[in-house]
Order: sequence, then C-alpha cells, then structure tokens
Amino acid sequence: MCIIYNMEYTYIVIKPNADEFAERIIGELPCEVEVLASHVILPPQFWRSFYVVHRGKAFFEDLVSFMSGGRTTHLVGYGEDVIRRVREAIGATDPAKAAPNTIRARYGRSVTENAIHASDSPASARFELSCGLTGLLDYGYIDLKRFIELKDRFLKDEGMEDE
Ligand code: FUP
Repeated sequence: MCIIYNMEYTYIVIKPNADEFAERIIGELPCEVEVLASHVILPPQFWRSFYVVHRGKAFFEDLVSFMSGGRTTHLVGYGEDVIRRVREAIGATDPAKAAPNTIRARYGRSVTENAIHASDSPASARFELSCGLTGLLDYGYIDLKRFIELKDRFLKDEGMEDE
C-alpha cells in the first residue's frame, strides 16, 4: 500500500484586532502549532518586508500601519496538508464574505482588520517563516539559539543550509 503524505508548515499571524483572543484562536486551529512569539509589536519596516508581494497596492500602507500599530502573535502550524486546512478554517480575506464559524467571520472586522494571516502556498510559507524568524531575532523576541533551532526544524533541507 502506498500512503502519500503532504507534510507542510504554514506561517500564522494573529493580527492586532484579534491578538487579545490569541490563545483561544490557537486552540481553534486544525493543526499542531509551535508558538514563536506572543503579543509582540514589530515595526513598519518588518511588515513592509513581510507583505512585500503587496507593495504598490492601494491598501499597502494602511495594512503596514495596522500591523505595526498593535500586538501580534506568530506561530508555525504544521502537519499533513496544513496550508489548505488552515486556510479553510480562517475563511475568506473579507470577513463579511467568510463562511460562518470561520476565524475571520468571528473575529474579523474588515478586509484589513481580518484577525489572522496564514500562508497560501508552500513558497509563501517558506518566505514568511524566513522573514518572520529573522524579524523576531532582529527585534529581540527570540534568541539566536531558538532561531537556529527553528530554522533547522522547519527551513532545513530546503536550500537554506550554509554553502
Ligand atoms: P489573504 O491571503 O486572505 O490574507 O489575502 P490577500 O493576500 O489578498 O491580502 C493580504 C492582506 O492584505 C490581508 F491581510 C488583507 C489585506 N488587504 C487589505 O487590507 N485590503 C485589500 O483590499 C486587500 C487585502
């Protein structure tokens, strides 16, 4: 018998408008999680990098200002098919259009203040985790030992090793 597993990780951020409910939201995620940093404030330059794919769009600076204006909680979700499963649990980008009972439907306020971020592809997850770990290290929310441990655990074997 051939069993095909789709083991993945996803980068999850609980956004400022929902951060006070972070522990409850974590409990609702359909996967195992590793919490990287809880209730931390990161500056605009971090979010400009994190959301670089949206640079130049009309909403970009409002999004950066919202994300840097309050506390956020950062985690890695992992497991089989986790990207799809977490995206399903969080719901559509616009909370008003998100399916009932999804996290965004319940905790989101608007398209920008939509409670939670989760990666939409393995490539995004890899970029976001790399950016997130670097930012959390740079701004003093994780130490070098933890950075290396997390990098080895999630980013190893994907071309990030030293030459
Ligand atoms: P999602 O993958 O569901 O987070 O949605 P997008 O990649 O389309 O959007 C990225 C972020 O930009 C979301 F957090 C919401 C925000 N956004 C706005 O603030 N305004 C918009 O018009 C579209 C997206």
